[in-house]
Amino acid sequence: SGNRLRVLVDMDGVLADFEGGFLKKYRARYPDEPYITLDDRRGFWVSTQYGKLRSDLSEKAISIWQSKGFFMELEPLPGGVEAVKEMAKMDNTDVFICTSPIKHYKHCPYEKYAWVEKHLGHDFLEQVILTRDKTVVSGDILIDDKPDILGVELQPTWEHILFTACHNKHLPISPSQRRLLSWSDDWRAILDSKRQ
Ligand code: DGP
Repeated sequence: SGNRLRVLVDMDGVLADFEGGFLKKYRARYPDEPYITLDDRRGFWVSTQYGKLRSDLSEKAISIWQSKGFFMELEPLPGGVEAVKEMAKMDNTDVFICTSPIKHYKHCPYEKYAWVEKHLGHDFLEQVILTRDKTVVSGDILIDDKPDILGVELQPTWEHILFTACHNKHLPISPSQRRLLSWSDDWRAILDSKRQ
């Protein structure tokens, strides 16, 4: 700790392509059912939007990310793995992956560790935080695509940097909230702005 910077990085929608992986597998499994293109995605919860399209599609959507292999086989989002590796090598910087597993725990927690080992290496497993409540984790910044990150701690220590995703790109941003548009955006400047 001391003067070190602690960066928390979300996984789904920030490092791993949850939305792209979902749509590909949903269309393969349910080729005759309607679907929502990534351009038409609105709202964080995929199952909510599918349920509005047709009520029975909510559970069909859920069946996709509950399946064996779903989380393991997600493609990395462009530049994310490289950025995390670079951050981890920076002086006075600690990086943790902070991700919420789904409650259907048969495959997801295991596959999240396996994904990190595959893409970031075995040693990086030390940096993984699985939690359903990110507000109790302390850090300087949390890079996450979920617009509202709530939990029991009403004043989290971190500043939430909203990572742009298909479901949040149209949201008006409050003047106080900062965004990272992609991993090509200036994440180094955001980190530097929090250093003492
Ligand atoms: P996180 O990105 O760490 O906040 O984790 C949220 C997880 O929830 C991530 O695996 C994506 C997943 N998810 C997305 N849409 C839905 C949904 O509609 N229902 C559920 N149960 N999980 C969803």
